[in-house]
Amino acid sequence: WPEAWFMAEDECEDQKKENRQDPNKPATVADLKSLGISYWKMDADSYEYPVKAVPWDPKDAVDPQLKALRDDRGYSYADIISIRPDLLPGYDDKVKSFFEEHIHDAEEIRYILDGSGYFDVRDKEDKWVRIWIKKGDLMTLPEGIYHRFTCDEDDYIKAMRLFIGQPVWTPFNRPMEDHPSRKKYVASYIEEK
Ligand code: KMT
Ligand code: NI
Repeated sequence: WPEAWFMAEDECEDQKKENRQDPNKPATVADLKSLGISYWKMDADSYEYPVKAVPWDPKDAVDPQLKALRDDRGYSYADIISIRPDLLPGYDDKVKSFFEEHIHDAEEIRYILDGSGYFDVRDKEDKWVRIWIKKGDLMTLPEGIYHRFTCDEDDYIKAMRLFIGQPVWTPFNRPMEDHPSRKKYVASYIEEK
């Protein structure tokens, strides 16, 4: 599992910095699982995933572990994005918009093929937990969880985005308490606690 920690309380001045509490307050694997997050450690070194092949068809999967995940979970779409100042037009604005707190009406699945970045998720007490995701990490965020993404100070991540059915990446920015996906998440993971 990736390293995770509770973020410093004051709203972060620089989103790309670690923004840890002092002393550091780690978030455990159990903490992350209790929010509905799943994780797989993948072999990102032995297979080629060209960014040009967009969308990449999960039927083309060669990696047996990725094939098994695809079949178990029914992933039928994938694309690959590189987020780096020289590769992504409008890099600064895009990284700012990924960092707006939002939900989706579907699971968010990310397989990190190279580089690293931060996914921040809200815990049951509405505190930010920062998850430092790196090459070889495949993580899913459940439908309806409040979250945001930013590059770290290395300014580079290459990720495969997987989806069941036709991809819809629409972010619904907070507040979204009446959204069915949010209600479902609250009922399953927050009221449950
Ligand atoms: C997201 O969900 O914010 C993104 O798609 C960002 C890139 S995936 C590492
Ligand atoms: Ni998102």
